[in-house]
Order: sequence, then structure tokens, then C-alpha cells
Amino acid sequence: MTKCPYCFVDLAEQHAFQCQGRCNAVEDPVGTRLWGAPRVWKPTIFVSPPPGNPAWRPPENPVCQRCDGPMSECCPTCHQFLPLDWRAGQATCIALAGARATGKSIYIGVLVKLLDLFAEAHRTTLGFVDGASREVYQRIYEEQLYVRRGIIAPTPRANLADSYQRQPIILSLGILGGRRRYLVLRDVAGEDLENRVDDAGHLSFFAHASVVLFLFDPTRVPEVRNQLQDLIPAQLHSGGDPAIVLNNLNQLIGPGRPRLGVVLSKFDTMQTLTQVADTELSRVMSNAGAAFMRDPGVSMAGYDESDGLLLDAEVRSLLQRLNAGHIVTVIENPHSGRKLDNRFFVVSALGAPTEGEKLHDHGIASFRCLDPIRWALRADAAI
Ligand SMILES: Nc1nc2c(ncn2[C@@H]2O[C@H](COP(=O)(O)OP(=O)(O)O)[C@@H](O)[C@H]2O)c(=O)[nH]1
Ligand SMILES: [Mg+2]
Ligand SMILES: [Zn+2]
Ligand SMILES: [Zn+2]
Repeated sequence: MTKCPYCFVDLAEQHAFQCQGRCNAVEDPVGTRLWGAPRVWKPTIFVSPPPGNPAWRPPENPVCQRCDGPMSECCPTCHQFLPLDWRAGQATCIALAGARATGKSIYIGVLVKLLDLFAEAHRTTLGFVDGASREVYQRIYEEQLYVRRGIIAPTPRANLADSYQRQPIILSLGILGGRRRYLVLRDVAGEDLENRVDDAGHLSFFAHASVVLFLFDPTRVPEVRNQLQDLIPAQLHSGGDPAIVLNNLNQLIGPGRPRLGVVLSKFDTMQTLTQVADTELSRVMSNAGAAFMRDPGVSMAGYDESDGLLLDAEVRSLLQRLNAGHIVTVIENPHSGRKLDNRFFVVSALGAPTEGEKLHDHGIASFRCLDPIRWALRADAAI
């Protein structure tokens, strides 16, 4: 079974087909609630296999009974059209979470480049599944990060009509382990998670994701900030309290069972602590043998479980030393009592602190950015 690339709900046996002919479109309240902006739809049929008929197949080219026009398959839950032959593949659906300015957008920008190399290591190629994914990646993420060498502007709230976060980036990884694999990335506006999430139909994809990556900016921790004062430029945009975001995220996930990756972003800033005179933190960071000081490399094909477990343990103890142990506790003992399968990571998308809003001179030398993705892909199939 695979997932809808928009709402992330499992595509079960029910199929839905929507008119693409001359029929008038009318308001779609369900689609609107899940999308977070007005949606319309045309006549749609829902078909389920009759009980006790394992040989049942959905209709191949259904025709609209009103206008005789063609119909295309859409998601039975959110009514978005599914990419062609979507159900034949396996989609790993990743939702990014985190306060404002934790580095989500820049991470996505760099990730797509690295996935190109990842695909190469697996002797396949990376592709955008639809024009909208390519458009939003190139226009928002790539153009600002790579072409202008600037930094992506703060992300607008999801209720703005032209907000790009709603458009998931749907990537095809080709055939991996004998199966067509897809990777879907959904960004979110940090404000949406910093504020209370009451009527959050448009954020319900968190509950259904394969993996939620919770980004956490270690430079927001006062102890790190104090020691780094002279070494890293002041951040222009500052985000909210990660503990509040995590709490809101837990509420959104509710009884959902995504796996949770906790990602210390901008890890290059932590690595510069080695330049700070003898403090406890600088000693911790100066341990050259630590997993968080080396990158297993982009060309490594699969996820390395023993390296991953070592890193996981190091990050948990680092968080304790930063007096951010409550983050670990909330994840291990959530109020809801529903602990998620979780793992801790570090990434640096840019590889070095930025100079104002420009990238530093050496360009981009990202660090461990693919680890969370390898971990996410591995659980959906053995690769
Ligand atoms: N040092 C460093 N800074 C980063 C990195 N990634 C992002 N940043 C900084 O964090 C700011 C916010 O990043 P952005 O991706 O827009 O955050 P978002 O609001 O979570 O999408 C950027 O303007 C950068 O200055 C990184 O890998 N290293
Ligand atoms: Mg953003
Ligand atoms: Zn019709
Ligand atoms: Zn859907």
C-alpha cells in the first residue's frame, strides 16, 4: 500500500475518479479544509471492491456519466489528482516540522541536489514527478539558494493564497530494490507550528506522514549562544521555542504513527565550538572520534545502522549537556503516552556559518544531510 502525495493518507482499496471534461466545478468543502485554501471539484465517483471478490480491478478508463468526458484518478480523501500510475509505486512521505528559521527550506533546497548523487550511487536517476513540483523547487528553493547565492526569505503563512508550502515536492527515485520508489517532501510555515493548532485540517498530513523530521536549531540554546557570540553572525530571523513546537506537533500527530526524526540543524555552528577556549562544551565538540564530527559520505548507498545508533546516542547526550534534555524527555515520555519510533540526527545544509544573508565563499559543503532520508527510506523497504 502507498500514500497520497498530498494528504499522506494511505491509499486503501477504495478508488476515486474525477471528471476532467466539460462539467462545471463546484466548491469542495473537504478538499478545501485539507488544502487550507479554496478548492473546487467536478463530479467524482468512488468505487470499492465488492466483498469476497479478490479478482476485482478498478475501472481502467471511466467516463463521466454527466458529460461523457474523461475521468482521472484522484485521492479518495483529499480529492487531489494522483500522478499517473501512482499506486504501482511506493511513496515515502516526509513532513518537515520546526519553528521559524530552523533551516527547513534551506535543507530542502540542498537535499534535492544530494538526492541526485544518492540516485547515482543506486544506479538510478532522480526526477520530479510533476511540473508543479519542479516549478516550486526551482522557483523557491533552488533559485534563491544556488542561483542568487542568497538565503531563502522567511516562509509565508500557509493561509496566504499563493503560499508554496502546500505544493509537496514529489520526487521519483526510479527502481530501488525492484520497486518504483517515490519520495515526497512537505515544507511548513514555522508560524503554523509555533501557534496553537486548533482547526488544522491543512496540517493533518503530519499525522499520516511516513516520517516527521523535527528540526531544532542548537544556536537557540542560550548556553550555545553565549559561547558562540563572537564566532557566528547574529541570526536575522529568530524562531519560537522548540518545546512549544514539539508540543503542538504532538497534538497534530494525535493517534498517528509516523516515525520521528529529531534533527539538530545548522550543525556547522556547533562544530565551530571547537574554536572556543577551553570550556566543557568545546571539549565535548573537540572529540575528533565523535560521529557528529564526520560524515559517512554522499555516495554511501544505504543507511548505516551502527553509525546511526552511535550518532543518536551522541546527540542525546549533547542535548543533556546543553540543558535541552527536556526535548529528549518529551520524545521519550510524551504526555499522550504514545511514544513514536524515533531517532536523533545532525545536519548542516550549508556546511559553514553564513555571512549575513550571503553564503560564505566556499559555496555549499553540506554535512550528513542524507542520513535522515536514508533512515526514512530504509524502513519502507530494505535499501
Ligand atoms: N550556519 C547555518 N545557517 C543556516 C543553515 N541553514 C539555514 N541557516 C540559516 O537559517 C536561516 C533560516 O533558514 P530557513 O531554511 O529559511 O528556515 P525555515 O524558516 O525553517 O524554512 C537562514 O537565513 C540561514 O541564515 C546551515 O546549515 N548552517
Ligand atoms: Mg521555510
Ligand atoms: Zn463530467
Ligand atoms: Zn490525498
